[in-house]
Amino acid sequence: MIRNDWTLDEITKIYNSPILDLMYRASTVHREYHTANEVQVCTLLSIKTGGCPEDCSYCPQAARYHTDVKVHKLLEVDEVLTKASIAKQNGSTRFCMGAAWRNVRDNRDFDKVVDMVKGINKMDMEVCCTLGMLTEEQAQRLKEAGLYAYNHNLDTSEEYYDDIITTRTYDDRLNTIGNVRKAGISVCSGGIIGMGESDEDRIKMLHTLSNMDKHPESVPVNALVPVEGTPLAEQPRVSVWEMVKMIATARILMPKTQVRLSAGRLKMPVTEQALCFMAGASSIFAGDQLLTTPNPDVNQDKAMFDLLGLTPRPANKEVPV
Ligand code: SAM
Ligand code: DTB
Ligand code: SF4
Repeated sequence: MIRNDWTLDEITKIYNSPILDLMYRASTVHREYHTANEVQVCTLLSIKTGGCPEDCSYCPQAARYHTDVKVHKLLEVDEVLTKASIAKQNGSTRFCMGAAWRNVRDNRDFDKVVDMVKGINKMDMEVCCTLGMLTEEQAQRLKEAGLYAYNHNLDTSEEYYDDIITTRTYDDRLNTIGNVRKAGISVCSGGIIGMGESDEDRIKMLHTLSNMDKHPESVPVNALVPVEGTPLAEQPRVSVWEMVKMIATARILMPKTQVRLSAGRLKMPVTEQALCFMAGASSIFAGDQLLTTPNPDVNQDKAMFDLLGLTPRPANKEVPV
């Protein structure tokens, strides 16, 4: 049964249950709602890099921090379509384009993104974008172009949000997610762990996500990739048990959702990633680059799929209602 009325107390109990019980329960839910051993492979591409006016403390693309990221204007449509077709050949069934924008503006760049969406949609992949804040009309335009999903993360709890980002509010975030939902686009929204937040913050974020009228179809769980020059550069790496707890709790609360083992895989041996799949993760990002930071290369992941007996999941073109 899908529930949208989880209490903080219930979520806290699940999150704090003994890890083997938690994994067993999550695995059971996972196998009830998903095909066992199937993991979706997705590819990310940064279509506009760096120079972002926001102050997200984790982000190497914020203009105000001095990182090694090189600013790059919006890529050309052809170049993006070529990258998407390579991703498809490598087994990806979802292609996500990220832009370091605070919000979408109705200009020529947006026209180009709309053309990218149209082109990738024709390739029979799930096409996803993450472009910052969106109005209802912009969401509608993307929908008409064939956008399948939109990524807009809550990142953390409402309470901890101000410690991480000051240039926009939690309500701004929820508002964009609402606009995406209204346009009939599939919602992708999750967060980052390892930013100095407490367990309570993680639980509160899961509470917000799992109490939405409709659960996000996709919830990425990112481990912070600490980047030199950002305020969070010195944060210690999160342990695999913290990833497992987040993934398993998300899986139990939102049984149908794709829970994505997102940033942070480069530092995780296959044994650790296997624990995350056991806990209910049903997707990864493949390719040697996430948006700006490194990720395991395609061959390493192919070897992992062979070793663990995983199969890549086909694209889902079913539109949420
Ligand atoms: N600018 C848009 C926005 O913020 O929504 C889209 C791109 S932004 C880079 C997408 C997501 O990447 C962020 O919401 C954050 O969750 C994740 N992210 C960025 N930097 C990260 C890092 N160093 N480690 C882990 N996740 C990160
Ligand atoms: C998400 O939650 N994780 C992906 C995707 N959504 C866009 C991005 C991770 C970015 C990690 C830092 C970087 O490579 O710049
Ligand atoms: Fe900009 Fe997005 Fe990075 Fe924040 S996370 S600084 S909005 S690119």
